[in-house]
Amino acid sequence: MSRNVYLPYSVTSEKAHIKSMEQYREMHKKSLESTAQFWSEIASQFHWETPYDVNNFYSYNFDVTKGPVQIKWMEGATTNVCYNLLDKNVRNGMGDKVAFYWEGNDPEDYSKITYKKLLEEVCRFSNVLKSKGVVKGDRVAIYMPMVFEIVIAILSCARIGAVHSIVFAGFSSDSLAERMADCKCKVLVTADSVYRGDKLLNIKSLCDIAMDKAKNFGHEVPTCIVVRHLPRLYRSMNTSNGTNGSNSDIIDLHSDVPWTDGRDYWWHDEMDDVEPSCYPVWMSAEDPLFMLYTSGSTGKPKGVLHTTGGYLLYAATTFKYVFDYHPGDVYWCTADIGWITGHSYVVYGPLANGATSVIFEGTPFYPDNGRYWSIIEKYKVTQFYTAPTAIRALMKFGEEPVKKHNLDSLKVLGSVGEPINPEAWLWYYQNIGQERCSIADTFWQTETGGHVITPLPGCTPMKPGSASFPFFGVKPILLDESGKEIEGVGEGYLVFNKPWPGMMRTLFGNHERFQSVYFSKFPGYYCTGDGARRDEDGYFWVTGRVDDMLNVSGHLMSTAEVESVLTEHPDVSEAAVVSRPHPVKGECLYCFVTPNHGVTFTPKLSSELVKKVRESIGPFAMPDVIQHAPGLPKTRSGKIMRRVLRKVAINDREVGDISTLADEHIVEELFKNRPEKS
Ligand code: 6R9
Repeated sequence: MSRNVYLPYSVTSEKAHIKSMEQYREMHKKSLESTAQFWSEIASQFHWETPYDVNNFYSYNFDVTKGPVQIKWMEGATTNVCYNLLDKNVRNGMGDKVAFYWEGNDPEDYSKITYKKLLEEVCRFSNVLKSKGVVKGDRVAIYMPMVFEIVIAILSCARIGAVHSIVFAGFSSDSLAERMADCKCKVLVTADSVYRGDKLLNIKSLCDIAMDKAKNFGHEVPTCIVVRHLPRLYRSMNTSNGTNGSNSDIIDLHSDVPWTDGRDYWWHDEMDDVEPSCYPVWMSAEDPLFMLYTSGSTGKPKGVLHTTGGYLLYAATTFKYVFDYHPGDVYWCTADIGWITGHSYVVYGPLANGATSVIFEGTPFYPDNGRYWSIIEKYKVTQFYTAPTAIRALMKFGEEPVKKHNLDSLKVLGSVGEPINPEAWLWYYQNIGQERCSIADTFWQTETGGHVITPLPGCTPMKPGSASFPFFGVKPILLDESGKEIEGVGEGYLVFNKPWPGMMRTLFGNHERFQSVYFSKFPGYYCTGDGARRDEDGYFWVTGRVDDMLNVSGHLMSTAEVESVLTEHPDVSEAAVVSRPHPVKGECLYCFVTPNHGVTFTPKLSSELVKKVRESIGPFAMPDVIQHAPGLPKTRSGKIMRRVLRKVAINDREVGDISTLADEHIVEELFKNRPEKS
């Protein structure tokens, strides 16, 4: 792995919020030693209808042996998150500021919405929800493309105290049905259809199937509100007041949407009949704000629950410091709002800071492979936040598509979702960041609510592939197999023994499971399920899920480590490594390798790769198998489904549920491509 250290963009700039490692260390120390004071100073920037008590700011128990696990921040105080994101900014004179630019799948479809207009639309939709009987504490399921209405729906829930439960609009009808039945949603908000690239997806038809299936799980969804998205011609709607058009601009090209009278309602019809103002419901700081399902290693998805006060503080603070946000910046996070990254860093964090962001509906490859770079140029994006899987996919096309665009506006580049291999990091740094931007490799989880380990631009010297140091209020701990804390240099389970404000509070309707999944392995500690290494400079290197760890001849190593060596080869685009049982070594390495565009997989390439791993990590790490993979089995959020690869490695066709894969056919291809017959 590269040991080079790169200096951040604004080492010489006076503007960065955190200007030096000394300042970072001082603030980090304060956040751990005077936790209540640290966060209450931040809380004072928000509106509290009932004030918080600095002397009773937070409490927690992480030790299952001492009673139920509980985490509370500012209990008793009341506020409203939507009020803090919209009303407060409008009152502070930012009403005419653009909250979001919207860039459609088709480059000719674009629009924008101001803070004032967003507030008005949110008030209207809050009234719509109320008219459907939604009250504080009710769940509202959202299954929508990346359009303004998804933000409006989210914030309307927050305004009236309803708990939103977003299901990424790439999940199957089965997954949607299961999640709607689990949270017993009172309303489902969706859209008719959406284009992704040149593919038309009929979302509403899929919702109908899901609502039918939910009945089998014992839940009937009473109301479904549908945005008529497809027929809108946004081009003609770029009105100067920053809206995405009035209903008269909607041309009905799509009259065949499946419909159930009495249950289904058009968004625009409902919005016509309601008042543009709605008083917010004051919520206790520990009242639920939203839930979001994340996959469990076994059984049903887990409904991670986040609450009001702490999440607001944490999303706002991480956004400000990790992206070094300043007024006037234009920020773009490519994540779908259906994932936690979209919740915290498309919606809540940016709006809490009064930021202007881009929302992009399409894909990086449509109409061509330079789409991301053209959007950065078009909106003069200053902070760009994406995933390593996207970076690696775009690297395949080389520098030509990048060079066609002016990326001079960029200051900070973010990465999230998986460990970023140094090869991709360097490409991102050199070609997108032009060696002057900071890279924030942000480690966090649905459960953590916001970034927990990350470099800070203008402050942290960067090591490619390392998420570096903890954010304020966070103290990472490494444990060995016996639960003993590892001091100094070492590798182990990544855990935490105290909460930060944005941490999840429970799993919806299942506190037992919450305790057993996260707090039972090592009593007293929250277990991330990831492994990490601390190097001699104190940098953290997240090595991947603990179940991705391998033990070859007694040597502990992570799949990510081997993968990054493989992807350093100039002919390799992507690699995934799994362990396979081995009679002598215990486990051995089985590597799946996707060559670059136009490169043929040959025995020569295979032996070069074996040699490279052997040389980079050590003879014990020598792969037993290098298999050509035309593609990797990835979930729609871009995560490699390693359990499928483990099955391919042992030629076991019982692969289990692969419905969340972006492309299920790849699995058959991989079995066909096995280099061995057994
Ligand atoms: C935000 C998000 C969480 C898991 C997490 C870890 C992996 C995310 C990472 C990273 C290394 C990073 N992960 N960011 N690993 N470096 N910068 O992705 O949430 O979907 O819940 O996934 O993703 O394994 O435990 P979520």
